Order: sequence, then C-alpha cells, then structure tokens
Amino acid sequence: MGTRRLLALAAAALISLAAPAAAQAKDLFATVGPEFTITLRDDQNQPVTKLDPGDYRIVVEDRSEFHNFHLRGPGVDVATDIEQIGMVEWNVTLVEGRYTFVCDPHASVMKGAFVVGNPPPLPVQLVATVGPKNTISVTQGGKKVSSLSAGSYVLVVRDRSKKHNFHLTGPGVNRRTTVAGRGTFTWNLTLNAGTFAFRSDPQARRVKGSFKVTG
Ligand SMILES: [Cu+2]
Repeated sequence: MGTRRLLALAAAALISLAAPAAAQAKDLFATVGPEFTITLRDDQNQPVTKLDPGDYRIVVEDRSEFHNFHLRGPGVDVATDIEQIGMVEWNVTLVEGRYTFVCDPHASVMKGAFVVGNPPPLPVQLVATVGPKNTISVTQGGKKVSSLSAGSYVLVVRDRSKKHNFHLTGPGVNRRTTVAGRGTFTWNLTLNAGTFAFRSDPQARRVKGSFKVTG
C-alpha cells in the first residue's frame, strides 16, 4: 500500500470521527424547588409542551430536600431523590406519546406534562349515573349527552341504587351493571355510529335515555 493511499485512509478516518454518528441529543433543563415549583424548559428557556421524538439530555437541578423531579412516560421512568439536592443528568430517548413530570410528595400541585410527536387524542370521559331515585343519565362535563362523535370513550358508571342497574346497548355494545349491586365502574368503549340506548332493566320504560353517535 502506497503512502498516498495510507494518507487517504487516515483522512477518511478523521472525517468519520468528526461526523456525529446520529443526530445530537437535545438539551432540556428541569428544576424543582426551592418553593413549590417544578419546571421543564428547552434550550431557549421556553416551557416544554411538545417535542419531536429523539434523544435528549435532561439536566435536572433539584434545589430542595423536600421535593424531587420524577419524569414518566413511554420507555422512561426516572426520578431524583427527595432528600438530595444537586444536579443530575439523564440521557433519555423520547418516543411518540404523553409524558408527565411531578414532585412525588406534592404530585397534585407540582406537576407538568408534554407530548412527543403526535399521539392519538385521549379518550373523552363520560359519566353515567343511575339512582338513587328513579333517575338515569349520561353526561359529559356535567351536561347531558345527546350526540357524540364516533371514537374511544371512557364511561365512568356510577350505579347508586340496589334497585337499578345501568344497561347500555348500541352498535357492538351491550354492557350492564348488576341490579342488586352498587358501585363505580370504568368502561373503555369504542362507540360507532348509531343510536345508543340506556336504561335500568327493572324499570326499563321509565328509567331510560338515549344518545346518537355520528360517524
Ligand atoms: Cu414537592
């Protein structure tokens, strides 16, 4: 092998060392404390609400021995110690989905969330209530439901009577609670276009209702 060829190989090796193998990880900055504050910001100091999928380096500054920073989402579950103060670096790969961060001891007030990529919308929550008197309803945000768009729903069923049940029927759906039982139940439903009827079976003529689902 001639000298010129060796030099060419050496030059090629240097270039391949200099070129990053993959896209560089982006930096994010997390803080928690000293007061009841928790933040996650990008390198422009903007609060993180939406990110592209990819590799990230998260620099966490835990400024309090009463708080921690806990990040959770698809493929990620990392947290700082509550008692420890200081800086931590995490290298994480974020994929399409929904991520949340909290301070564990104060998760109801110290919290945040962001999406990565374009995850499917969260299912809408509906509430079905039957009893304690001869009443039955399906509501969304406190309002009676009369029509819905087809899709995924979470139906929280509150059966508040031992004389009634909640029975929902419609295209592809036939579910009920027991008459004698009471309780709160969570049903994950896919509602397709059509008419849905609900009733309490022991008083199906009086305690009933319906809504439409459009495609
Ligand atoms: Cu806290």
